[in-house]
Amino acid sequence: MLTRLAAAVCLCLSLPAFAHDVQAGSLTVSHPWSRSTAPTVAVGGAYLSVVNHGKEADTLLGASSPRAGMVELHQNLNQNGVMKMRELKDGLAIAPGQTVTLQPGGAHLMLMNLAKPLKNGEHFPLTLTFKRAGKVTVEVTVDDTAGAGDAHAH
Ligand SMILES: [Cu+2]
Repeated sequence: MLTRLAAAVCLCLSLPAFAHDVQAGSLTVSHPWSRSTAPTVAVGGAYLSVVNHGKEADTLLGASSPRAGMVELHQNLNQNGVMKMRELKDGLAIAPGQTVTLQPGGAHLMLMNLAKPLKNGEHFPLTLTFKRAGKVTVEVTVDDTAGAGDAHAH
């Protein structure tokens, strides 16, 4: 665990641009971010945008991170005024030319079984799995100022 975290820190220092846009085939993944979590809460959300520049549809199937025991792809739904989450077991489709944004109150990656809370300013790697583009690792920035004012269900 320590070596993986150290490697992530090195990657972040040597490749600052890594925190922004990352190409995966005809997809561009941009602005991966998260929010700090309270010490008593073992889950957090991760958010990002994916642009499909290609001619074929792709699907975000899921993700993993050394920072979380498990990552699930979720969708928030407002059912009669009550916010509920469900797992997107078939993934999230990204049509050609489409931009899909994961954000608080909508689709998000749920970081589960956090060994320790996410801290503001922290960076951690998140590996996304796409049906066509395969796996791509992005650096998530924990930024409590990002997306301020959005309804946050976690
Ligand atoms: Cu969730």
